[in-house]
Amino acid sequence: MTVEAKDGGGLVSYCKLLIKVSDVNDNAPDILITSFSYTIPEDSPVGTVIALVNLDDLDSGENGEVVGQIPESLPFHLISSSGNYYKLVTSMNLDREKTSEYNITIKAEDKGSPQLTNSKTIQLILTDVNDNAPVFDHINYVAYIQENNPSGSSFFRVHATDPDINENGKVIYMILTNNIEDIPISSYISINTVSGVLYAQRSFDYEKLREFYIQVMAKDSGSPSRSANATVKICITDQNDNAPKILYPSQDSEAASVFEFIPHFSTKGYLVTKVVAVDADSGHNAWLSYHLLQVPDPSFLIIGQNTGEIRITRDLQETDALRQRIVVMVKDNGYPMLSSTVTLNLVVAENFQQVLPEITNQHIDTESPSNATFYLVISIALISILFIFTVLLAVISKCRKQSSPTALHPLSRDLYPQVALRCPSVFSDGTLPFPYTYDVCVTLDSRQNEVAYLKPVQNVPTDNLIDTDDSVSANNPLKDNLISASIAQVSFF
Ligand SMILES: [Ca+2]
Ligand SMILES: [Ca+2]
Ligand SMILES: [Ca+2]
Ligand SMILES: [Ca+2]
Repeated sequence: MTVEAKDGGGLVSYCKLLIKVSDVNDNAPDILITSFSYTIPEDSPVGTVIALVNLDDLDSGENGEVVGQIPESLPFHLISSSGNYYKLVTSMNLDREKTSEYNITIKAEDKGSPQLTNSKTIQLILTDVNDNAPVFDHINYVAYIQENNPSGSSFFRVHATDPDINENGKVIYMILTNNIEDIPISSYISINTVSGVLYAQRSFDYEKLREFYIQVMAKDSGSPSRSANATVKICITDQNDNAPKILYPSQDSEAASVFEFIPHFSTKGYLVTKVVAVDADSGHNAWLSYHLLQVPDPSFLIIGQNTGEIRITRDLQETDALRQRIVVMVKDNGYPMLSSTVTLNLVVAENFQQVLPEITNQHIDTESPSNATFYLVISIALISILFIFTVLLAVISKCRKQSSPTALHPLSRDLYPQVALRCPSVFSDGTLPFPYTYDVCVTLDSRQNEVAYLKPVQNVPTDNLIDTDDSVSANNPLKDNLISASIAQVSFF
């Protein structure tokens, strides 16, 4: 600027005036984001540029010198590149599963006095990468299922978590084990692929299979997917589904043949026998106790509840019964309780030979009545047929001998006509010798209805018999009338 000075006389002088305006820090820095990635993958390497930042300040000098910074706690650096330009870069590995997004506040301050600052916050979101495999709650599971379970019932659940999101964190379950005892696992166990619930595919039997292991896998749906394995020990628990099985005395043999001997002069405490039983179940379900269920003289015998030993409680006396039939019950301690019984015959004797006849008789006696009846009926039927056949043969034989039926004399009640048909030789050659062959007597008197005798024939009054002999038959022409009128009853001895 030129300054003119002029006096009254008209003289003028000039000078140049230079005015210097000194800066005052009246402008805050300006933050300009020139390039910014709103999202970056969580697995971005260290040094990845997130943004380019221009820090500007209108002031000059120190008032215009700008320094940018970000909070030190963040995993980023603001690096000065050139002039007022800065790069915002990652300073360490990021993990979306820990911090999924960041609000980065960039602060710019000049060096003026008073110092002016400015700040701008940018939001950075980390995108997910499938960097986590599913993790089971336990590496080793123990699952219990009671035997006799309904097929298809659920009994356990495995669970795995995956901290990733979306498909990367979507877990499906599967069973890796192929076979159990050469049987496909699918016939034992199945798994809900979404929920991890285990289902029994069959009704288990604790007595056949008590435990088995399966490998389960949890797999996410990321690409590539990640997976983890766990072991499930499946324990079948026992149910009281087996009654005690008595091994001794054997229940296979007939009850009548189970004899236990008590020698004469046995003293108190003598071990008569020991009932032995087993139970296929386990624990309380197989905890057996022995009891005398039926015993004629309860004061005579005692059974060890745990041992099954049957002992006499006092010295054997002459008044004691020589034979006693007792029933022993073996029961388990399960719920519901199951039991078995066995019958024993106690015999006061030294050995088997002493009671052998008695036992044999008992066997005969114990044959079922129905069998005896059956044999009796068969015997009667056979003898009746034999009798009728014999009579028919006799009559036919006589018919041939007779010229005319009218030659027959009328039947006289006083005569007590009896027919003794001696069997033809073909019939006499039976199992009985001749004097004991079946002789047939026929009577018209119902009071004398014995017809057949198993007696020596020489004692039979042959006069009153119809013989097969022709001469006899000619004198006693009874023929058809006899057949129809005479057969009253057949008895045999
Ligand atoms: Ca992830
Ligand atoms: Ca994952
Ligand atoms: Ca059982
Ligand atoms: Ca049992």
